[in-house]
Amino acid sequence: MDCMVGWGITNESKAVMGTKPDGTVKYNTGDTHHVHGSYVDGTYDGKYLFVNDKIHGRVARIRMDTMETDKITEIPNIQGFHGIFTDKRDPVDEKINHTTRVFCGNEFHIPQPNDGRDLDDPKKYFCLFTCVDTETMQVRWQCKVNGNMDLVATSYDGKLACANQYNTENGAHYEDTMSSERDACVFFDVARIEAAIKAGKSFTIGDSKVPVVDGTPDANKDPKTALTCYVPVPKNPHGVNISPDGKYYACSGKLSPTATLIEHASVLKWFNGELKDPREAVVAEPEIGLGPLHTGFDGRGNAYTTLFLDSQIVKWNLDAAMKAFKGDKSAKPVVDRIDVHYQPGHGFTSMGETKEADGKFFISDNKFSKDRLLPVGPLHPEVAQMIDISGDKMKLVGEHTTWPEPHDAIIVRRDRVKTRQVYNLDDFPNAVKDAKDCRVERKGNKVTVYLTSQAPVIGLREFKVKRGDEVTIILTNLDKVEDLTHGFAIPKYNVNFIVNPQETKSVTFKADKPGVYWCYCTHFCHALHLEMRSRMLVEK
Ligand code: K7E
Ligand code: CUA
Ligand code: CA
Repeated sequence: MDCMVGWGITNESKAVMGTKPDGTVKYNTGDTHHVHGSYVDGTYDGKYLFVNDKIHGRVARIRMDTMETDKITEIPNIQGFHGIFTDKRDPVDEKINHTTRVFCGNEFHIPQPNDGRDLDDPKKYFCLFTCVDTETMQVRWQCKVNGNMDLVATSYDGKLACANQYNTENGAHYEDTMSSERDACVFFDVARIEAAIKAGKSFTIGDSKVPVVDGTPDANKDPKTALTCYVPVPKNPHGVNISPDGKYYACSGKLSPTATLIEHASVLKWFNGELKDPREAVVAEPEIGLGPLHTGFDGRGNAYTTLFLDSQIVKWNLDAAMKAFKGDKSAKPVVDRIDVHYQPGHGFTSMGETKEADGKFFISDNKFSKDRLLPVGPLHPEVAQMIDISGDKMKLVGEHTTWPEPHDAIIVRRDRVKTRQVYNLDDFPNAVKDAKDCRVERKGNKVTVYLTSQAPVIGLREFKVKRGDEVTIILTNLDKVEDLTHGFAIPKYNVNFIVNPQETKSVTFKADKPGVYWCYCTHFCHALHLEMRSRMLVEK
C-alpha cells in the first residue's frame, strides 16, 4: 500500500494487485529483489521493467513511460522467487530480436503440490524454473530442477537461461546447504524446453494448468536431448552475470574466494554432444577476495565483483584470468581494488547488462553504513556509492543514502527512458471530462460521485450520501500542466490517493459513519492548495 499514489487504495491499483472474494487486496506485503528491462537488439528498448516478489512468487511488469506497474502475475507451484531475467531475443525465430519472455528462478523447494503431503521429507521437495510471457503476462511453462535457484542470467543469442545454485544438496537447514564442495550453475536450453512442451512431454502439478517438463539430471543424461546442463561451481555460489560480448558467465563464489567463468559456446557444445563433461565449460576460476557476490562488466574485458566480507570492489581481467587458468604464471587476473562502506551486495555498471556497456560507472549497493552517517535510531539508512571506472584505477565519486536495504538496480542511459509528462484523458473510459459533468448518481444503495480537480477547485463543493451506501468516487484531474498533481483524502475513511494531470482514478468504500467529512487535496498544487477541499455529507 502506498497512500501517496493510492496503490492498494484505488480500484485501478487493486485490479492490478488482485483481490480476495471480499474485495480486499490479496497481498499487501512484498519482497522485491531484482529489476531488469525489456530488450531489443541486445539493449534496453525502454518499454518495460520486470521485478520479482520473492515472498509471494509474483512478477510485476512496470511500464517505463509512466513508471507504474500495469500487471502482476502470481506464479504457481513456487516459493521464494528470487532470480529474474528477461530474454534478449528468440532462440529460434531470427526475426524476433526483442524480449518476449521473463525467466523466474525458484529458491525454496517445496512438496509438489504443496497441499500437506511430504511435510517431513525435504528430499521429495523440488523447485521449478518458470517462463512468463511478457505481453500476456501468462505463465508459459515450468521446468523441474534439482536444487534451488538463486540469481538468473540470459544469453544474448536467446538460446540459454541460467541460474546459480547454492543448495544442490536440497538441504533444509543451512549446514546441509554447505555439505558439498561444489554446487552448480544450471543452464536451460530454451528452444528444447519449448519443443518438449509442444511435443506434449509435460505434466501438470495440482490445480495448475501450466505445463511442466523434467529438467533434473536423471532425466537429462543424454546431452543431445537434455533440457538442462549443470555446470559445477565452488561451494554456495551467488550471482551469475553475462559479459556484454555474450561470451562468458561469471558466477561468484560467496563461500569460495573465487569467481567461475563459464564459456557460453562451450555450454552450447555440451548440449550438442561435442563436449564430454560440463566441467570443461569452465574457462577460469580466479581468486578475487572474500565473499564475492555480484559482477558488473565494463565492455573492455574487465569484470567488477562485489566482495561482501572484504568490503571491496575488485576489478579483474577476463583474459588474464583465462590465461592463469591455463597455467600462465605471469598472468595476474586482479588489476585493482577499492574499499566501499560497507559490505556490498549488488554492484552494477552503467548499461552493463546490455551490449552497449559503456564502462563509465559502477554502483555499489552497500548493506551497512556503520559510521558514515549520524545515528538516527537502531535502524540505520544504508549507502550506495558510485565509482568512476573509466580509467585504470577505480575512483569513488559519489555517495548517497538509500532506504534500507538497497538491493538491485540497473543503470539505463538517459536516451532510453522516454516517459510521458501528462496522461491522455481518452485512455480512461470513466474520465469525467468537464467540471460541469460533476454529479452524484444513485442506483439503490450504490452511489457514484463524479468529480474533477482543477487547481484550486474540486468539482463539487459538497456531495451527500446516506449511511450504508456503497460509494464510488471517480476523480479526473483536468489540469494539463506537467507535474500538477492533486491528492484526494477522506478523513476516517482510509482514502488517500493522487491523480496526475489528465488522469482518472476511483475508490469504492462503504459510507458507514454519518457526519461531515472534509475531502481535501493532499498534494501541494497551488497557492490555494489548503483551500482545495470538498465536503462529504453522510446522512444518518
Ligand atoms: Cu545478492 Cu536477492 Cu540480489 Cu541480495 S541477492 S545481494
Ligand atoms: Cu490540489 Cu493541492
Ligand atoms: Ca551448497
